[in-house]
Amino acid sequence: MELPPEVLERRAQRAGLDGMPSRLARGERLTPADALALYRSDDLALLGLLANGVRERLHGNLAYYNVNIHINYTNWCNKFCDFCAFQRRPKDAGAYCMTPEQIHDELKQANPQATEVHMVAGVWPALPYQYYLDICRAAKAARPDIHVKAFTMVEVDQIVKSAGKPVADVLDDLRAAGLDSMPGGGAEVFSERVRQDLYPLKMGAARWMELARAIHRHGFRTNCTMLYGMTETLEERVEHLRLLRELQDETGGFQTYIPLAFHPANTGLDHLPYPSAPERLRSIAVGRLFLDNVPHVKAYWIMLGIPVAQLALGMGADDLDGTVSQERIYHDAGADTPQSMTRAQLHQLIREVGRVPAERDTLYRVLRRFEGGDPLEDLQAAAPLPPPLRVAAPADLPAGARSVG
Ligand code: V47
Repeated sequence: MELPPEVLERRAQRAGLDGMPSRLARGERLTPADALALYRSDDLALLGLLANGVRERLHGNLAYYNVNIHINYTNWCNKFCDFCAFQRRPKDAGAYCMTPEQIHDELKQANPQATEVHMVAGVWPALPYQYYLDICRAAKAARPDIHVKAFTMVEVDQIVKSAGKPVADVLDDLRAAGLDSMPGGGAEVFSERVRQDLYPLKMGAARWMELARAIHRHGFRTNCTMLYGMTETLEERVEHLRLLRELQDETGGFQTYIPLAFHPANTGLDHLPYPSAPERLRSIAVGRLFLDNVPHVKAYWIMLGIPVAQLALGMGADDLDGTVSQERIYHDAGADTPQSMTRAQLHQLIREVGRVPAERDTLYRVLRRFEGGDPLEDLQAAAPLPPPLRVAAPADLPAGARSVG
């Protein structure tokens, strides 16, 4: 049911969002001050309503997902970010680095319906350039048709350093090895204050933007993210969104925005709370309203929790991410969501909130809409996935990485 514009306006006025419904209806761009007012407003239902208007104008009743496989190929990392529970030094208990062969074998055994492999990991400078090319080649050798979405900007930065070549040449090599697109991630929150305090060894906003710009100009699509719920202020969140929007105006290379809710367990910030459900929903809605030039907003169910991800589909989000498999970064940090979901389960979650499931590929081309019931083949896809392969301990490193330790 649509609320009459004057009712909406009166409510917006009470919520400190004076004039915003009519400005949005006219397609006007929100200002950073508007975004701050949205973050500060406690009328979550109104935020949801406004964001849903934009979401439905762009995507109607469809809720996208894909069939994907996650491979966190190594947890070796030298960035030591306070927010991360995943990182290890190679000799630490639980440290691993997958060989290209293991990645190949894991993909051979993985869900045959998967259209994407999502590979992100820690960074360890002693891993040779060749290793990154080899893992892309291994993925494509196992599954020639699969879309390889890999490497956050932080990983790309390290790959470029290891290569000792210009960024453009590295991107050519990665593409030739099988890389198709890149995820969001690594941006954290673009505040120099927060970076100095919590992740001083990680690149700052300027380098992140420089790499994203170069990557988009090279013809790759990427996603964009914001990690929220640490010690950043609302103003810093808005500034982060402003920088993303500005870059998107320039390149158009971002496909989807994924607000990442901070999971504190087993991190250096475990005294902080996990953002509340209203806070997680507000982040989705503000993202949808402010980033008017980014086509999609993803409610990453692994990280948001299933009920909040479902509700987010009515408050600005149009995508749930995918079936996933063996995600480690969030589960190490206390996420209590399952390791994976079947297509049948995703369809059910989407239908429970009155949306129509639409399977997409990584570039958001719709492969199938499921307007009615699911055909038999989808129920077959609900079979449990095989267990993950064992991953390498520091002692049995990949051939290309054997020199490190
Ligand atoms: O950059 C790490 C975040 C990111 C924690 O593009 C944490 O489709 C919360 O980028 N609590 C990596 N967040 C994951 C990522 C991603 C995930 C899903 C989909 C896509 C996509 C990209 O995860 C990191 C960091 O910002 N992160 N630790 C934590 N404790």
